[in-house]
Amino acid sequence: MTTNQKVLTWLEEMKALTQPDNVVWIDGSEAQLNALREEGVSTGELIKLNEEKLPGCYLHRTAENDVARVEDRTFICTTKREDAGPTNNWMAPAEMYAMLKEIYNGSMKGRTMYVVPYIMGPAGSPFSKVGIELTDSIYVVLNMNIMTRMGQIALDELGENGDFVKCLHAKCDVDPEKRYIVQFPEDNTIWSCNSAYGGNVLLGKKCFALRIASYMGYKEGWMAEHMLILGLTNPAGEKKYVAAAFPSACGKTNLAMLIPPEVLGDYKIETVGDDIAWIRIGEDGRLWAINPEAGFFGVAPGTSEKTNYNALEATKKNTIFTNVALCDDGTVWWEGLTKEAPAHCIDWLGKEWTPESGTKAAHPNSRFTAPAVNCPCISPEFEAPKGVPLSAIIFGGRRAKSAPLVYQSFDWNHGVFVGATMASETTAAATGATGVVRRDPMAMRPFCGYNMGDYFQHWIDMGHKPELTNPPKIFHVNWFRRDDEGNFMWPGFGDNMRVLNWILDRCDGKVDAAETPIGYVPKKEDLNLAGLDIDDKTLTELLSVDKDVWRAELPGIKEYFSQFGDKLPAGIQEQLDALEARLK
Ligand code: O2Y
Ligand code: MN
Repeated sequence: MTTNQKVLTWLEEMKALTQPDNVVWIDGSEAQLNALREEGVSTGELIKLNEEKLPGCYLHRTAENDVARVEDRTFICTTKREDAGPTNNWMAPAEMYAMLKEIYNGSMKGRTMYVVPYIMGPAGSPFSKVGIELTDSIYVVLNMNIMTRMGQIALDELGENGDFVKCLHAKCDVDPEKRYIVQFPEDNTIWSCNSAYGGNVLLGKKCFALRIASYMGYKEGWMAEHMLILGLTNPAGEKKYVAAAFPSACGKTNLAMLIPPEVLGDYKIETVGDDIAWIRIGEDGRLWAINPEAGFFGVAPGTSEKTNYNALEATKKNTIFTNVALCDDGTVWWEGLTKEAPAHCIDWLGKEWTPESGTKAAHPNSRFTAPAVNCPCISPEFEAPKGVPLSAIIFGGRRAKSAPLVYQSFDWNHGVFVGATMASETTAAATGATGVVRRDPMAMRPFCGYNMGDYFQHWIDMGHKPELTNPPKIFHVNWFRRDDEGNFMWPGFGDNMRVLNWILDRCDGKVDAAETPIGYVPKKEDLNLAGLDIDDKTLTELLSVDKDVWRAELPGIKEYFSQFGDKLPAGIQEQLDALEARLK
């Protein structure tokens, strides 16, 4: 399938290490994929779902101990420790390779190694990059088929001499004590072992498209970000694009697929991506973004016709479900899908389940892997090789008191500071402790493949490149502000459209704003609140900036930044000092 000598030499090396019984090149053909689906069903790795109700869909269950990304076992292995920085686990590459080789040694004996060539980004796009994943999991092959452009198309893109990201995945014994997700950014290499679950094994996603790609972007002058991308068309037919970064559990997929309230008129949201953006400076002096993925690896619980109609529609064909419940009619169910639970199903552990069981039917981190083309609001620009031009970048977090509904940064460096100080408060469901502030700069804390101090500097540098003559404006949103009784003050979901509107009006210079110590906030009259039941007091509070609350934020920010030592850019320190002065 290829004459690329770099591929063939590396493959021989990995075969000698893992010693598979067979090697199968994945060409991406339907015939080959169908054979793998059948094999997966015959071994029990996959369960075929009701062909009439969910055509082309399958269910997969992972081991009970293997249900989420494992941040404590995720490493960035650079020659120098400081190049990985204080927010990443680190080990010297030679030491890590030696340790992992013992784990991989002979791990594919009696198994088949699948050679999975794939492209992150549309074929032929100047943004796109090729990876090859060697894996002993059919589940991985079939998920990679949904999440990437996979098969011969990738080898054609690679050509005789092209470079690629070398990804090795072995299930081994799914032993959590020997589970490692390791990035070697200086070698374009990712090694993952002892997991068979999503983010740990679909190596094109977080491992490549964020950790390795963020390092590539740093070296090559572009950016890999944990951002959704959406297009918004107003009733006049004008279309603008924004990218937005939120930590987990802040509704990124929901915002990417938002349905505008009808009362606002003829607005339309189209999804370019729900998780990752690769961003470059275009010839026109703007930032342009692509979604490097081809599918959505979305969290199932809480996804319903009401909360995200478009995501749910996307799962209705050719989708792989992981760790959801299996209904008696061969369909699937998860908490929040319907008001009423099914009277009986098989839970994510494969056990009989009824509403009286007192357990969750679906794992809280159960997932759907759905092709992006299934999404009713997928953007016509989804495959555009040039990507889409960004008018605004939005950061967000879950903050009960501090951050107003929306504010705009004063300028680029201030916007970078706003991203660098991003934080979210934990929810009871996630941790048992509410209101604990977790710092998550640009939502990249688990995904930045190099020193985060250098990452902040890279952001600053990008904004000051002479060729970036028309940078996007930078905003912060908070859908989660609460009143003194603990109730959410903003309805969220479709009504977030009202905030997007204000953001784009600001980008167009159509509306004024009020200056506060943290940035520009909307004047009440500039938010379109038609049809929304919100009283004046609530609105005033939603847009208010409490200086005392913000002063109380400063020690936490300083403490967080102190870990970066002299890697903290002067440009960030200046912003911190300026904020402190404005709050006096
Ligand atoms: O738990 C996992 O393996 C998936 S985590 C994930 C999946 C899709 C999009 N984003 C995330 C994330 O953790 O940011
Ligand atoms: Mn994500």
